[in-house]
Amino acid sequence: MSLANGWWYGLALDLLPKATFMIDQPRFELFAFWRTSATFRVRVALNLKGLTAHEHFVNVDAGEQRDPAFLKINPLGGVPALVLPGHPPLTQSIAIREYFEEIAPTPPLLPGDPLGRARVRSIAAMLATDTHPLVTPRVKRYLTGAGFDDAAWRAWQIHWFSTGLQAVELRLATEADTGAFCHGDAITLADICLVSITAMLKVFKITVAGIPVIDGIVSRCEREPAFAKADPFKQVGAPQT
Ligand SMILES: N[C@@H](CCC(=O)N[C@@H](CS)C(=O)NCC(=O)O)C(=O)O
Repeated sequence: MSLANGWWYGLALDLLPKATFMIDQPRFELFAFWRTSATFRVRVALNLKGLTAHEHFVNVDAGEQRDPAFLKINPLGGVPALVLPGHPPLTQSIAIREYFEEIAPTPPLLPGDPLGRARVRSIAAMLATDTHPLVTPRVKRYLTGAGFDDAAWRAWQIHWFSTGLQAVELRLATEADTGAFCHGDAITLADICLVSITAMLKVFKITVAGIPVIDGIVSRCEREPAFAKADPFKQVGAPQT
């Protein structure tokens, strides 16, 4: 869709809330799976920015991420991957979100000041790069091969989810910049990464106790349409419970 389509189109844009602006975006092909934390981060960012993607289902439970055809898209064998016409695939949810930020700056998902941006990136990294990788299917596969049974894997998941979330809780509960959301009263990358982890707790039916600040922020995020629409259980391929 081109912005040169006519004055009435510009008028219609003016009448829309900013976050639902349709920018003149390339066609995005998103390789995704219903329940994954990293795909959730991309879905929320798309929704917040008013962008759209055509999803291709990669059945991670069936190991499709290790198919030679998919390894050509992401040699590390993980979703999400975003394909734009004429370009090599973009992998890594955080890099994909940054790309969205640059093509669709409104609403901003990072604060305006350097220290604020560093704090948001730091909280996001505690979740997306220090917590999430420990509980991925490839880690489960390796540990199962090394002798882990279902109970040992569940104990592992609970341990690492709890370790990450309790550390974030300590920061959120003690740092003055925490507001209705992780940083002040606007949604940022930190909130996206936080809910990308707590959404997995629901998928795996795990409870982490003693995180009241996180619980409050998560329930506020979940009331936002961009998060609600990205709920793993609402995605194609999710179990009908
Ligand atoms: N750091 C990557 C993580 C990608 C990733 O590990 N995705 C998981 C799902 S959340 C996956 O596809 N794992 C496949 C596997 O572990 O075999 C990102 O944020 O995009």
